[in-house]
Amino acid sequence: MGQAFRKLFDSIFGNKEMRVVMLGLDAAGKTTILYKLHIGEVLSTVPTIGFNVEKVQYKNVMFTVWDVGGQEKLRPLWRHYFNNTDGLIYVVDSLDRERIGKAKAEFQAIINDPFMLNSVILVFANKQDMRGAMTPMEVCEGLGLYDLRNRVWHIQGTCALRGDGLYEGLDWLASTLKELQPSGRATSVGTSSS
Ligand SMILES: Nc1nc2c(ncn2[C@@H]2O[C@H](COP(=O)(O)OP(=O)(O)OP(=O)(O)O)[C@@H](O)[C@H]2O)c(=O)[nH]1
Ligand SMILES: [Mg+2]
Repeated sequence: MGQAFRKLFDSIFGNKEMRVVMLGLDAAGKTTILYKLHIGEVLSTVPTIGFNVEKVQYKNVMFTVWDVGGQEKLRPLWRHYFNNTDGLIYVVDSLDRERIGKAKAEFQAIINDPFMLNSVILVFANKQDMRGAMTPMEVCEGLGLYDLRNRVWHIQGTCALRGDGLYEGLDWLASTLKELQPSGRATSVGTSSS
């Protein structure tokens, strides 16, 4: 576990296990993010069949990231992972303007699932290193984040290959979930950073 990841856990919570599910269309960069966070170097990735799960324990806290394959035929399986989820990380390929509509449709279906109504939402506008990539603001508009009511969300520009923005996003997630415990959920507005 990387030093920065350790520090992040230091900054977290009570003694509740925190469950985070990471989703996004295929090739958005989810597995790359997972590996980058865990071991600090990018391994070559192949399209995920089923899912990877990373569980990291720090003191009495378990931070669980589910990386569910994003291919079309696997998408109906996503909702099996929603139960008891505290946070959603939704990863978008910012270069993929053609499929932003598709990314939006999947995103809206996920966040409106009854199991997900209480989850806080972190969006990674990934592949910011690529020329022509949508800005986090454009991704925000593309997903319809501004129209959300009574949801806690944050968008973060990232480059998973270099690791840029990943810890900033997770810091937001950690501090937001900490703030929401134990009194339940806030009805807050969204924020963005790149
Ligand atoms: N340029 C660039 N490429 C990236 C970035 N993040 C991921 N990639 C590349 O995008 C491709 C897909 O990445 P994956 O991490 O396998 O995507 P995934 O979301 O796990 O895809 P599925 O498992 O099919 O759902 C790989 O070739 C990665 O190297 C990034 O920030 N910038
Ligand atoms: Mg994958």
